[in-house]
Amino acid sequence: MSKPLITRRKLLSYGTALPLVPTGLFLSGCQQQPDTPTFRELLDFGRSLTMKSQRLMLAHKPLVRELPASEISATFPSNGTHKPAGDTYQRWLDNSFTNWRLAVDGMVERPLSLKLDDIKSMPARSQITQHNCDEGWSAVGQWKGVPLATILMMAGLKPDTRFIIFHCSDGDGKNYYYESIDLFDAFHPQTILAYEMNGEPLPVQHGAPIRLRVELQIGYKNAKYIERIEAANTLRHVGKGGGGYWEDKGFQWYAGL
Ligand SMILES: Nc1nc2c(c(=O)[nH]1)N[C@H]1C(S)=C(S)[C@@H](COP(=O)(O)O)O[C@H]1N2
Ligand SMILES: [Mo]
Repeated sequence: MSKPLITRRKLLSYGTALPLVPTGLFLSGCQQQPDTPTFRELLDFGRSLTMKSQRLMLAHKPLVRELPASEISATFPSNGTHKPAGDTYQRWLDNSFTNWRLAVDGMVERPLSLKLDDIKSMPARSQITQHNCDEGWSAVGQWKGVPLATILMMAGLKPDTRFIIFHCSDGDGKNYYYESIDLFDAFHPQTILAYEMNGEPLPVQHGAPIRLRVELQIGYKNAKYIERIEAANTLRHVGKGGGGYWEDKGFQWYAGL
């Protein structure tokens, strides 16, 4: 098997190696995005590679590397929201999420409303992987959860479905956090709805009660605090139509490694 000549991660490291952008700026990418052309170009990782060529490369390496327990990071940063604001989330937290429900709806045959215990009783997958944030940091964690594919098959996707959209409980006051992925990523065996991190219930700062682990994608696609999963054939109706909170601010929709 031949190795891909160029990967997104390589592009990323070329990007960070460029002297044009002070590292500080790059590090704060998720917080604020300066609107200079150079900065935008660096964040626009996908410009030189089409999604098709990415997929061809991925065909040679369908799973990301899973690491031994010895590689788990002693500290794993929490990024973006550390705890969703508002009474609703606080009430869920006070009740250990017993009154929380995950809605699965949109273009599905059987809309679902799942309790956390329902999700925990499904066949689980555990994986130790490296999380890569486009701000330039990585950390290794162990994630346990139910394959997203299991839940999508329970709900039954309608034939026209093209995207899976994750609606989250947090936001910045103006816009709420959401993300979307294609069906290739949605049905990937390492794409899970995680409810455990490093052998413990998923901590609040990492997205309790459930967060997405979409290992083929960069940090911001890994939505935390998911409360609704929607099957759709367009992204136009959510947020500003870009397919995600960060995409609406100009980041790439396809952010795969
Ligand atoms: N709901 C929600 N999901 C989110 C974010 C967020 O602010 N809110 N931040 C994203 C970013 S930029 C990263 S790098 C990861 C961080 O996950 P962590 O806090 O577990 O490190 O979550 C992503 N998912
Ligand atoms: Mo990130």
